Amino acid sequence: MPANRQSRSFPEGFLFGTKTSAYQIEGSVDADGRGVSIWDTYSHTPGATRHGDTGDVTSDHYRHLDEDLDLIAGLGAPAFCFSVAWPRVQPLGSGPVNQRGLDFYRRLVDGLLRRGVTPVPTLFHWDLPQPLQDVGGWPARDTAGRFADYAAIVAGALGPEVKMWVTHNEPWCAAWLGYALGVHAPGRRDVGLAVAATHHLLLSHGLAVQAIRAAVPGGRAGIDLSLMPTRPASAHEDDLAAARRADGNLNRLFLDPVLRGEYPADMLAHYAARQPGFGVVQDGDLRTIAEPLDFLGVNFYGPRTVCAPNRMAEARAAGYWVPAAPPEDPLNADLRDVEVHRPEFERTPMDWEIEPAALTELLLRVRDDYAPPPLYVLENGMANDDYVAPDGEVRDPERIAYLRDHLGALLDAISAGVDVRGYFAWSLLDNFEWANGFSKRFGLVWVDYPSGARIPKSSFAWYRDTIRAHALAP
Ligand code: GCO
Repeated sequence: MPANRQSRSFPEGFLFGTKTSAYQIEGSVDADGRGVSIWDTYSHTPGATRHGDTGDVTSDHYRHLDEDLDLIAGLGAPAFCFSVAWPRVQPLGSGPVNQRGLDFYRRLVDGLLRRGVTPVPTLFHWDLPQPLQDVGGWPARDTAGRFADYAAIVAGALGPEVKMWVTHNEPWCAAWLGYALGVHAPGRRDVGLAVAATHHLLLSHGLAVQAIRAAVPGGRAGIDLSLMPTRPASAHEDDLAAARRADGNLNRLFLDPVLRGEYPADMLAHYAARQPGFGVVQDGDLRTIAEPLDFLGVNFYGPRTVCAPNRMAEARAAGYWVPAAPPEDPLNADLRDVEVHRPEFERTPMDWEIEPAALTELLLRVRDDYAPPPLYVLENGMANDDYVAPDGEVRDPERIAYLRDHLGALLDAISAGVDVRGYFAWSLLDNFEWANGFSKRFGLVWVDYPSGARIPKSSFAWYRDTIRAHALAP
């Protein structure tokens, strides 16, 4: 990182925010006619989540709405990204609309607007209505059509005041953690299903973009992708090939169709024998998927370094942390990549390497390879071993350093000419971290789960001051 002794300003209009997701914070899963989602089913499956944690109550945001709106106002970030729970709006995933579910988001949007905060709804953050999973879920084409209907309902109800819309959050996770690795809902372990889910998630994205534009005059639509630079552990051709396959699965499988209207040739070949796999692609789908976007959301946490399974001994000898055996999960066993860790980089409690410069590299690569629409970093942040000190304060200097260094890396990308328009910290509140349950805290605000009490951490004050200064302090 270049040493910066002077404060560095963000461009005029640069949009700061925080981001959350419905199942992770809302709780009140039975309230006001909400239906069941695949995450209710999955989190209640014995052994699926750490300590058997579920989102039944979690941060209890549904019942702390006004308090949380005041926290958002107190932070002073001009935008807030949240997700809409499909099963609140359409309890069965299709058919009747549950007005009381929509009313919650109406109250949220109105509360934000009254406080001068721009609402940025995400239509899907993984909580698929269970009845749609029961008839096939994302590997089934019909789910894309149902999502388009749902998108039109939400856009019609929350527009015209809401202008910036995210269709999907991290479709890689929904497809590959959910249908190939089986560590997220619905817990399937089948690569062919994950490929088909990928396609229908992307198809539904394109259809939702059309629905948003039809319903919201002046609406801006984008998708939010989890992206990570992938590095080979060495210059050996087998490691290079492993890194290229990982990059294909994690990054290009989503960037290429959305921004170029085609799937990467190497991934088409790699998954050619999988059923139903890419066999679900129909004429015209890729045109829909590549519907021009108003922005691209990039979620960044860290890079990924891999070696080939036959190169583990060499990687170990080179000083990397290498697992004892090649992964046996369906995703990585099939990709033939082994995740390794570079000893010189610190890791968060998620075991994710901290390398802020990788964000600069990623933003430059997306710009150079894809000529994308304006970019927003829609998620960035870290889990930390936070605790309430005896004086009642939660001090998280590690998180402050992480946010500061990544904002610096983002400014480096802007200096290099990349059009980055905003940054959203993940997350406003401590919350249900999916299969990790409540064991990982990502919030700028501590949540005491038994009582629902909120304590802004020191990172909250730091972020507030940074937003106010519109500059990174030296
Ligand atoms: C994500 C997720 C969040 C996670 C966060 C930390 O989109 O991956 O949006 O739900 O909590 O990324 O793992």
